[in-house]
Amino acid sequence: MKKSPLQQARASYQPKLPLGLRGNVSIHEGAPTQSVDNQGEIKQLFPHTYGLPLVDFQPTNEPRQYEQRNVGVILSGGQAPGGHNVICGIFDELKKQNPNSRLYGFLMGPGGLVDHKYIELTSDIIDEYRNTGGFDLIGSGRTKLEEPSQFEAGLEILRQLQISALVIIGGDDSNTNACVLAEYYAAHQSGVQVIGCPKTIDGDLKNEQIETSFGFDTACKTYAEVIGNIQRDANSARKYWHFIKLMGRSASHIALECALQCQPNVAIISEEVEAKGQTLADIVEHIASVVAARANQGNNFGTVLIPEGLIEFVPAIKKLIAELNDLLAAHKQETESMNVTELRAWLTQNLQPENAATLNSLPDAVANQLALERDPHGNVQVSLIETEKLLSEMVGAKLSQWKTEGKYIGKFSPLHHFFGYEGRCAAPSNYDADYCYALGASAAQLIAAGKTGYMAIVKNTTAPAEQWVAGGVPITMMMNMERRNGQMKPVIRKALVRLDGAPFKTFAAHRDEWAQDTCYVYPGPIQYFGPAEVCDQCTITLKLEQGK
Ligand code: FBP
Repeated sequence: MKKSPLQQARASYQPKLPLGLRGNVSIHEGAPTQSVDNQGEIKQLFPHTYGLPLVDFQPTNEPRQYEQRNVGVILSGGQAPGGHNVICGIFDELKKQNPNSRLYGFLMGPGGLVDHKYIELTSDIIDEYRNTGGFDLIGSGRTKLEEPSQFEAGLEILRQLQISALVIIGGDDSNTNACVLAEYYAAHQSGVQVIGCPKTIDGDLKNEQIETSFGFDTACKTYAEVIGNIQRDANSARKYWHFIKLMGRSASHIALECALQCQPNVAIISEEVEAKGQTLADIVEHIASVVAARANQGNNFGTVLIPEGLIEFVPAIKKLIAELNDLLAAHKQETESMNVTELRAWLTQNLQPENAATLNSLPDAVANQLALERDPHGNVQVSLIETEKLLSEMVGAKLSQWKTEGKYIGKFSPLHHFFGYEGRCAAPSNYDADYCYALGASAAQLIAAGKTGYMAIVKNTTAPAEQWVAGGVPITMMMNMERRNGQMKPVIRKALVRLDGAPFKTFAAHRDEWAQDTCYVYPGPIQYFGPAEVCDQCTITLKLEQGK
């Protein structure tokens, strides 16, 4: 494989490990835990993996013998920078514990376990992927592991390969499924431990125990670089309004972090839209008034950041999606074979009149996407909805109206961008490279400690890496019951942007100034080599959340 000079130099980067994982390791166990809500139901559903203690790893002088073991690893869901380093961290730690231990990678996501598609990961293979972006080492997929038949099919290959532990690297849905699998294998005394790792560029798998999901740091820095470049172009040419949609299926963490890094003229935060009960028309009015105010100063240019998931947070559309999900789940057979025109007609008849009206008020492309197929986890595929174009068209129409009313005197030339896939496979920042490697090593330690139904965690990551603290959190601790496809299900609670949190408050305190004036910041590209204050910084979100 031909490598760029940067790739070659980056291959020899040695990720920094927390002190607690460097030499001999002892495990410290805390008090029993409880789920964040619905304790009774979650306990009943997870009798073998509920109530376990939090654990962390500390350095010790006592050496320990580790038995030989075979471990499997799966990458699940969307790509996120650093996934390869999690696998490298597991591999190195396993081999350090016992050189005869082996690591197997299941191919193309959880489906690889069910379909028995795997490779053994040897040092020759692993060394090619150190500190690289992407998930191409073993591929990823969105197959949902939820049926006992899948668990049994998995068990067959695990037994064949004598694998006694499985690491599932994924987001909230995948880790929920990891816990279901852990419970099933524990209940059936299958002799297989299951450990999760917090992955997703969306940044919404975080809570008291998980500081951030890996990949968020690199993805935001990658988008912020390009947004900064666009802003500099906008400020040079002074003739375009750039409507930039940013990935993040649900939560607006990416849009918020990019706003904090780049100081754009407008950034919409979906969670605020929902809290204020705003309509699409309200959002359009807000953007148009910023465009008009800047035009009054002769500034017919600017940037608008739009979170990918916005549409689902507009209350009327949210209500519509909730009914659509239930209705389509209840009439799966009947609706499955319909083409989109038939489906739209059927929905108009069967939705509540208010929701049917909302659906039919949307442009066809958006309405069809909402009505069509969900991903395997039941999510609307928001990355396929062109919200940036929808909003700029509506803003253009509003400005034309204001022009005829004599309220606007500018020129509005919008350009559109969608940044998502550009950042999901970027070479991990030092933060993600270190964080992921430590998560992998931590997962291997949890396995050695006999744990199952845990997620590997690393805390205190705003400090230098040697002061980070690795450990594990019982997955059930992060669960509550939520409605999914018409049924109440145990799931890990998604972390949305908190409007009372420091990142949003900091943004809200500055946004009027950023709208009016041109306060752009140009973050520039991720730096891998150089002073720590340039190369080893975490996101602004994380610093503000941790009060740093
Ligand atoms: P995960 O939650 O699986 O990490 O995926 C996140 C994400 O990148 C979202 O931001 C985006 O909406 C979605 O994946 C896109 O999905 P796909 O890769 O299937 O196009």
